[in-house]
Amino acid sequence: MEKKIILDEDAMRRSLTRMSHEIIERNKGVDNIVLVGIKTRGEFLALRMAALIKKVEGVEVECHAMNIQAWRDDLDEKYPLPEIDFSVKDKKVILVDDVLFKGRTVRAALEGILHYGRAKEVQLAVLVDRGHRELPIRADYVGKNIPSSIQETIRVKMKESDGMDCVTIERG
Ligand code: 3GP
Ligand code: 5GP
Ligand code: MG
Repeated sequence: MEKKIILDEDAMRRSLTRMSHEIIERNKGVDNIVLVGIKTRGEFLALRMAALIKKVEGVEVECHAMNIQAWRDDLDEKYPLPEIDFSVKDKKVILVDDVLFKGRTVRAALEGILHYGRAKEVQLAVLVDRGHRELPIRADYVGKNIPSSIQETIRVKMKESDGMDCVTIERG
């Protein structure tokens, strides 16, 4: 099996730093912004970006985690609706995920977000965009575009869950 490192720890930190700056620039600050990380690793990425934004702007941006399984259209198993434990009413939501692939997870997240109130706007930040979309969905902030073949696997490791930070692509 051929394995290639796409982002190491430093590259991942730099990508997240750039994305945080892009979020601040595009939104002219972080007023009214809420970061919503799609579990599991999207939550860790959102928390890291919140910390980076704090460093630059000196503001604690609201940050939450969301479990989107209940709204997936490609699972036979039925998941109960999660507890609606925060509100996005009139907020600018930045959805955060590790890998954007077919776009079905983000579609489910958009459906889910409706249960958390009527957001003013929703933007999307992903660490990796690997292509192969099946829906008209694109990210506003991308750590790295990785053109991949459908047979390849992209592995995202994060200190919070895997003890290290890196993104690899595996073939075969
Ligand atoms: P995550 O919860 O951190 O997002 O989709 C469930 C988990 O499986 C994801 O973790 C993701 O990182 C991992 N995963 C690895 N390869 C794939 C893949 O090809 N497709 C999907 N859907 N998930 C993958
Ligand atoms: P999509 O719904 O866009 O096909 O897939 C997005 C979700 O599935 C992300 O939350 C991501 O965690 C997971 N995923 C899909 N493909 C991959 C992949 O190649 N590698 C990793 N690590 N996760 C993936
Ligand atoms: Mg994910």
